Amino acid sequence: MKRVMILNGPNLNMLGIREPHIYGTTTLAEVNAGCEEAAAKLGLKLAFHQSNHEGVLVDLIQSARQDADAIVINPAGLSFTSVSIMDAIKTFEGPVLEVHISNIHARDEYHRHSKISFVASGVICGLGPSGYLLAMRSVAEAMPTAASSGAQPTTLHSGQRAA
Ligand code: DHK
Repeated sequence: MKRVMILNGPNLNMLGIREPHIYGTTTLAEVNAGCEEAAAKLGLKLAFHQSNHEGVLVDLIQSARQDADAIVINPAGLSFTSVSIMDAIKTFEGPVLEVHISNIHARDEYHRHSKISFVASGVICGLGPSGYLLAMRSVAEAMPTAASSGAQPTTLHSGQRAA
């Protein structure tokens, strides 16, 4: 079973409360429950982490080398500032899917230019919490489980990074 680390950055523990006109009213616990439900169908094993601290996120991304086959990350406000998270992601060889609940491209100048997008396999934004589910689906399709047909992808999938 493929292991997916789901990482959420600063202030996402406040989902459902913070700026609901931007991020909606769904809590992080509810987002995670939806991910678990989807994971059961997709044949993925999930590990959830949320931190408000850059170094903790860097440590988790480094640990993913041993603990995960793919990463789904919402780096939140650190998307726009963190060279350290960007560099940590470069050390991870599997797919890394960047998710934003809001459409960062339609927001103010502070929230438009993600450094993480330079190193992510794919980016999903503006689709609300569904973005996490779509990212997981991409991971599942890019990395067939033993229970699937056994066919290997022959073309570069959105969940794979170019060399
Ligand atoms: C969440 C945040 O906390 C913001 O800092 C980002 C992202 C957007 C989101 O849409 O999930 O700009």
